[in-house]
Amino acid sequence: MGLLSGKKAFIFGVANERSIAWGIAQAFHAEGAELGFNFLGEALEKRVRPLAESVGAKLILPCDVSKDTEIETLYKEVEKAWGKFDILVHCIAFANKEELSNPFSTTSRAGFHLAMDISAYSLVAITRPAVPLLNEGGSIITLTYYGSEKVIPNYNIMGVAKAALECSVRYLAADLGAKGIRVNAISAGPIKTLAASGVGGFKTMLKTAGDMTPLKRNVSQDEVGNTATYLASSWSSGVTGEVIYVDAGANIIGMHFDEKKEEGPAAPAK
Ligand code: NAD
Ligand code: 0WE
Repeated sequence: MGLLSGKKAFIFGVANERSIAWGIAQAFHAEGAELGFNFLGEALEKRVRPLAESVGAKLILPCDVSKDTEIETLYKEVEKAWGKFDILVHCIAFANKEELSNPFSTTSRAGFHLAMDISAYSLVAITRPAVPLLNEGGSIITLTYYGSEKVIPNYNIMGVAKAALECSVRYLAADLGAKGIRVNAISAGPIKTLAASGVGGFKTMLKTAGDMTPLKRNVSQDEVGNTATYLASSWSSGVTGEVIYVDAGANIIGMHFDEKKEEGPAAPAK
């Protein structure tokens, strides 16, 4: 018996085999969950469908989370196929490329709105119609990043959107707690995915991040999947409204330097 046997999980945000959502899907599948997936547009359907079918998924539905009508249609299909379900996973973010390289002070109104809509509001947008379909003991999980708390070069408007997302997790958790539904976020360290590969200097960032963590490495999609499995299962039944770090410990570090390059003790003052 797997930890998630008999549970149904709908996962938003698989783009390809490198997606964090796919790491989560594989972990859920290994623990016996039945899975459903969305895809964004026909181009990604070609990638998502074979992956979804490889874990036995039958529910593979189109959905652009900026469109309420598409979300509504998706849940009609979910209800037809499943009735109720147990686990909702949100692994979606988007900002204009320029807004992730130009100075933050030049962020446009439209760019701000877009990033907030796709990366933060979409959690509320896919939660609201899911609530009547979620079983008692249900679990909602989203993905965030440390750039919501401290300044990370170029993360810019995405940092603002992730702060809104994390705060939405707390308000949703307070709201849905009485229904027995928990809501949590995983704050993952940098991982090379499709979204990350669109970012200039990402390779350097991975190297820098890997060097400064207590574990002296980066994290994998599988490690995020394992924490998501804990959050989806009753092992975390007392946990809601939290942000859990899967970042090899990066968030605890206040300053980092290479101790091998140390100059030795400073000369005593005269
Ligand atoms: P990814 O590119 O594999 O996934 C991003 C997904 O967002 C894609 O599947 C894309 O189709 C989807 N998406 C974008 N706009 C959408 C829309 N309008 N409607 C529906 N779907 C839409 O990249 P990823 O790194 O796996 O990202 C997943 C989540 O993890 C994001 O929330 C991201 O912020 C978060 N995250 C990523 C990292 C990292 O370093 N890769 C670290 C921490 C958190
Ligand atoms: O949340 C993310 C990725 C967010 C993202 C990335 C892109 C690139 C391509 C959102 N929208 C877009 N739009 C594009 O056109 N991460 C946590 C990964 C990430 O992205 C960064 C990072 C890290 C880490 C951007 C700048 C600096 C650091």
